[in-house]
Amino acid sequence: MELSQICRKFGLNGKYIGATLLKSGNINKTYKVDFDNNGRTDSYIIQKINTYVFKKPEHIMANIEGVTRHIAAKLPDCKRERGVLSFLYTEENKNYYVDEEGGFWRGYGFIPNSITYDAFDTGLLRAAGEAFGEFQLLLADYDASSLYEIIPDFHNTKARYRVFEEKVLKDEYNRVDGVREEVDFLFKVRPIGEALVNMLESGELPLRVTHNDTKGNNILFDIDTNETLAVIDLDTVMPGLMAYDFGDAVRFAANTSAEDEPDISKTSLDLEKFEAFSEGYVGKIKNTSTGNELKTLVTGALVMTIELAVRFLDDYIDGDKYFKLNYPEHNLVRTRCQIALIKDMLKKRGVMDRIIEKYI
Ligand code: ADP
Ligand code: GN1
Ligand code: MG
Repeated sequence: MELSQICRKFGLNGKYIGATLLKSGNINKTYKVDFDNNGRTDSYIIQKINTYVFKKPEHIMANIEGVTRHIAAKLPDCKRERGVLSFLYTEENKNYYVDEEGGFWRGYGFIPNSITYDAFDTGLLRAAGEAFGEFQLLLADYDASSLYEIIPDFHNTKARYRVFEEKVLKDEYNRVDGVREEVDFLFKVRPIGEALVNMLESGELPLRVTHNDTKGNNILFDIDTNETLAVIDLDTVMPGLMAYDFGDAVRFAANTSAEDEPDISKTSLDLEKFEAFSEGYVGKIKNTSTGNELKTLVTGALVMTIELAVRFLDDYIDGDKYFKLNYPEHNLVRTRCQIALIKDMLKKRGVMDRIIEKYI
């Protein structure tokens, strides 16, 4: 079905001007659509959910409905319009629409005058740290038992390694020979990769409601002032560990390169950026966190980078079914870039720990 017709299902009126495909995400297809209403342009976000990744998309919609209402109720009136995602609804009052081919669609109001970034300076990163920390605080009293577990074992690195091991043994696409070095390295760092799950299992770390996909481009900033507006991309909000959110944000935004930089001599952990993010994040959450949570933030950065290296390589070995690709070896390039970042983080671990201590 045409995108303009999908828009009509969500009750969008006016003259359809057109759509732009927004390319920052690796999973869903996101369009900004524009309508002319008597000379005024009204914009919306329309997304096609990736149902290979999200097997029960209705569950995501229920989770996000609950979480966004919870956040909206806490925001002052002046911040509600731009501080949280708001769904579009169909005539039947549903927050999604399934087309004739089974395509699963949803819509959001476009948060006006907003922008997302893929690269960050220290000022933006401090603000990003505060925004993700604040998000955690806003959901601290959310009933976690009401949330569906959207992707079971999403950050369970022990389960991720088990699946990875099976795929390597099976080698269905005959790709393992070409990536032996990467596979060996990832098995070597397995004990670090599994550290947080072990602590969770032994009761040393508490589960919280976490975002679980804290890439910097999941924060909307004001286009003029760079003030943070809203944390978006709420598909993976589920019970998780604080260190996952901290760690994934560092993995993505404190890298001196993009997460898929082919020239890995450009990839490293930028300590100034790490410090800026830590200052923002730790400043927000330190009073409500346990000692173990604060002590494991740096491990979180390592664990999340190891997890992503495993996931990208797993997908490569498995015939590239999960992540969107821009070119055939994209997942392998992503893997190598994450491995370069892990190696650099291992060298800087002590310094990173001292930076965290400074802000506790
Ligand atoms: P993905 O899961 O594919 O990453 P996102 O939900 O993060 O999808 O959306 C992709 C991009 O679309 C975001 O990085 C942001 O630039 C833009 N976007 C998403 N929702 C909104 C919104 N409500 N208002 C403005 N921009 C948005
Ligand atoms: C995916 O949708 P996006 O691009 O924000 C992935 C994350 C990865 C990320 C790596 C549901 O996030 O887990 O960290 O790519 N989301 C899902 O870029 O798997
Ligand atoms: Mg996103």
